[in-house]
Amino acid sequence: MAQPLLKNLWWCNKNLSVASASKSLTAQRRGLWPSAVAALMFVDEVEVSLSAGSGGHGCLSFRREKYIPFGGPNGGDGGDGGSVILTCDRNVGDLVDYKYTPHASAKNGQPGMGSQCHGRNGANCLLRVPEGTVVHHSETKAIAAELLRHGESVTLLKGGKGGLGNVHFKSSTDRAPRKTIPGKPGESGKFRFEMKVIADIGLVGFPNAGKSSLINAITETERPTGPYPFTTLYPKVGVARNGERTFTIADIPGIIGGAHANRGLGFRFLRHVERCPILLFVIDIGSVDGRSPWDDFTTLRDELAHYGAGLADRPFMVCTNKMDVGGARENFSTFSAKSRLVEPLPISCATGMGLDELQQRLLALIDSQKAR
Ligand SMILES: Nc1nc2c(ncn2[C@@H]2O[C@H](COP(=O)(O)OP(=O)(O)OP(=O)(O)O)[C@@H](O)[C@H]2O)c(=O)[nH]1
Ligand SMILES: [Mg+2]
Repeated sequence: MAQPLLKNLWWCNKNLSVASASKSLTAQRRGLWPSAVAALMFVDEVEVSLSAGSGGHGCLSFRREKYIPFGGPNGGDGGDGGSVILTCDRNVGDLVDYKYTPHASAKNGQPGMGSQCHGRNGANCLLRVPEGTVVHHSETKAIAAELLRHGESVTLLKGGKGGLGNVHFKSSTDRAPRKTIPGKPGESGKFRFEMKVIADIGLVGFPNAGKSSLINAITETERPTGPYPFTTLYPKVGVARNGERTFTIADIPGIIGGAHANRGLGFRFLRHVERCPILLFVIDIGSVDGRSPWDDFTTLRDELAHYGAGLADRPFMVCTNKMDVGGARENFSTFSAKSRLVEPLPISCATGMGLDELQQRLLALIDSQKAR
């Protein structure tokens, strides 16, 4: 009973990246399915407001000491403001942290002091983001930074330079300068963080086609599966191992006809296969949900074309899942006859049929793409 309830919750919020915290809290209180609660918390797009620290002002001060007349200027420089630095961390799963704390700022530099003391530099603001994060300027939409791999780091906003104290301005003609330079303000701005999963292979298919079952069968990942649509509500990458070799494969929520017009979960999740150089169409050849497998394939191709980003022109493979179901063989013959340009591979996640060959073909395709 819990799952349909949560699905409704998700559908109500399908235009948002995540349902409100209060809703997921309610779900938790009701003791609902924990992975569904996790799905509600998955955030792959956020708006954040960031600011670097300002530089500390230079100090105006003179040495005043007994028996030392005309001690001269001794105002120190201000410290530099801290910068906003983004670091890519594979242990960060999504952008949910920024959904609830969308403001961050680095510390200001301290002002300079007498006796030529330099103000302390402001501490940097370190933000950890998941692999595959793209940072856009909110206003111009221009890309400010891309953090693809673990350990990559980028200074998004620079802190302001500290100002100069009056000690810098003494000269033969001005022995007691009263001039100082104020600290510079730090950079600031509004940004949109967008996370796009990175994998060698991206799965595309109707809900219930068996995408998650395929991931479960060939990788170590454990994805929820179920005989109803939209079991998967957020993307996940698994690592498949075939002999000595490995490749990554991304599972995303199902796409249905009219997804571009926001039917189902819409097609915003296709962003998570944008970074996959190869797509794998998973077709339910058993027609378990009563649809024609060939229509499913053409509909998915149409949705990719609607989405754009070159997805429709991307190299792909087709696997026809659920070959163990009655009527699948006839459907496969019809499908193969229609798809003259593509050679579909019959598989069954339930029996393991064709899974080894599928992995080998995918590895060969990955190699041929890398060789280009
Ligand atoms: N008979 C049979 N059933 C399968 C096979 N593969 C998957 N299933 C079943 O099909 C149903 C849907 O599988 P999922 O892996 O959840 O499908 P999905 O494409 O991830 O679905 P969404 O997450 O809703 O998009 C589950 O009940 C699976 O047990 C198969 O090869 N044969
Ligand atoms: Mg799934």
